[in-house]
Amino acid sequence: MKEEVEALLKEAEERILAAQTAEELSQARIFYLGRKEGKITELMKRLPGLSVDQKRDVGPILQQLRVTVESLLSIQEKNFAKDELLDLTGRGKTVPTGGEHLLTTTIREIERIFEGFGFLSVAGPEIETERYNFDALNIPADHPAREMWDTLFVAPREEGRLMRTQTSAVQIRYMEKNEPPFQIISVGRVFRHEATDFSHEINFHQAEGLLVGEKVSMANLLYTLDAFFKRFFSGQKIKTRFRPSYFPFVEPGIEVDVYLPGKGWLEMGGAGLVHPKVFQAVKYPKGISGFAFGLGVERLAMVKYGVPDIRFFYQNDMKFLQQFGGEMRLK
Ligand code: FA5
Repeated sequence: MKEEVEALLKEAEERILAAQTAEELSQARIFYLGRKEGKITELMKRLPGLSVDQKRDVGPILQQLRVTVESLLSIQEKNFAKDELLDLTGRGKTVPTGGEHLLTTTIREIERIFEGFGFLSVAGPEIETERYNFDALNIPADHPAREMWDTLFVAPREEGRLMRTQTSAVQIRYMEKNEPPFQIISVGRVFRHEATDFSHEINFHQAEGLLVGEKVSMANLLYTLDAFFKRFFSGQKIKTRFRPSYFPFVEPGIEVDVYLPGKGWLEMGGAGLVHPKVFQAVKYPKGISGFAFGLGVERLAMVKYGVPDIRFFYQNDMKFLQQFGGEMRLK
């Protein structure tokens, strides 16, 4: 029986050390130590039937065998458990990291391009007074052009505070505090009380440009807008068109459209040469000239990134956001 025990020990050692998976180890455990038919268990069961001498002889080595096999198994089982935690070849965990919103990306692109042209990026408040949003822009209280902007007022109405309807308000704020020549760009949020559709939101962004100096002409304005579109839509085949239009704070005034495939011409913005009344409102001397423009930021992004509906920007739909930087990344 002694030989039997020694042979079993050798065999068990080999089998346990050669095991490749946790499953093989657990089979080995059952094979040797299983309560019913385990090889070592069976030998132990034979002990009571032996003589006292035999018991003294075999008892300790059988016990030794059991302890050795038991500890070998548990060491290997622990090793396998560790391997499961530290599988260096496993795939990394995918975690959502969030990303820049497409509008933020677009705003940065617009600012970077104009800063490249030497424009200074400035900001203005979203809650405005009638003076900055309308009066100083040559739109007095009784002017029918106020109807062009469906205004949201902040209560109480008598205080004349409103959600700005256009970034043109920043023109006045900047000119009041600064002398020409200068060129500024101001990208920000504006608000209008109007019905929404694929190209209209009640809350959207505009990029306002203002350049003031000497002998500023329509040619300067058209060149600047054209150069901007070339850079912003670089690599894309886009069509633009300029047409005459009316805004009380410019003369002459124009509008610029960009072709949106599948939808047709989409109005991108208004522009023109700054009206003399605007310069008067900020007490600039005669002879000063300038151009101004206001572009719709969401609409620029729609054409550049193929977004068919402006409302996607504000719905926080993960499927939309993840296409533009809010993707899942490996940690
Ligand atoms: C203006 O707001 C003028 N302040 C633009 C301007 C600036 C003219 C400087 C001359 C000199 P308008 O209301 O057309 O103009 O708006 C300008 C652009 O904002 C539009 O061409 C369009 O691209 C975008 N826009 C206007 N309304 C909405 C809206 N509801 N939703 C999304 N974009 C809009």
